[in-house]
Amino acid sequence: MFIRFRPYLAVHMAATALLAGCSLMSPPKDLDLRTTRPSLANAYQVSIRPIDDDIEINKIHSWEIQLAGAAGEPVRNARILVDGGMPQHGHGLPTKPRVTAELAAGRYRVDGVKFSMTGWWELKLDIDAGKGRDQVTFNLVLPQASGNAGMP
Ligand SMILES: [Cu+2]
Repeated sequence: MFIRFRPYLAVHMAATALLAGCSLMSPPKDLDLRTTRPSLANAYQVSIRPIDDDIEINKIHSWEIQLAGAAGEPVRNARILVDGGMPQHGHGLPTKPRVTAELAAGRYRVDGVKFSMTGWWELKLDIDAGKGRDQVTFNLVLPQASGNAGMP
């Protein structure tokens, strides 16, 4: 008898966990939300900003990355790979954003960014340029749109 109930129980628990993960879990309180920060090994100072001010859920948009050396000098001709996801949900980005242009010295445009839900997202950059290869991770918390309580 027990064996017959187990598959149902497993499915039910998975569904409950999924719901909790996608709408109820709140981001850690001490999350570092700076949009300018040094890369992991301090090779670069990195800033990010959305090119259009509003970040709408489920809408493709673009970001600008500013890349500088320790003294603030712009870093040109970098190869930057973009990755990310939601650490609390165990999923990655819904799209594959990539750098499409160096707009000016040390300023790079990233196209194809999309966030598919509210909550805590990580945006991870893998940078390879004159000062070597280094990584940086930014935390973004996308708030629930007003008037949207989340759960139906
Ligand atoms: Cu998620």
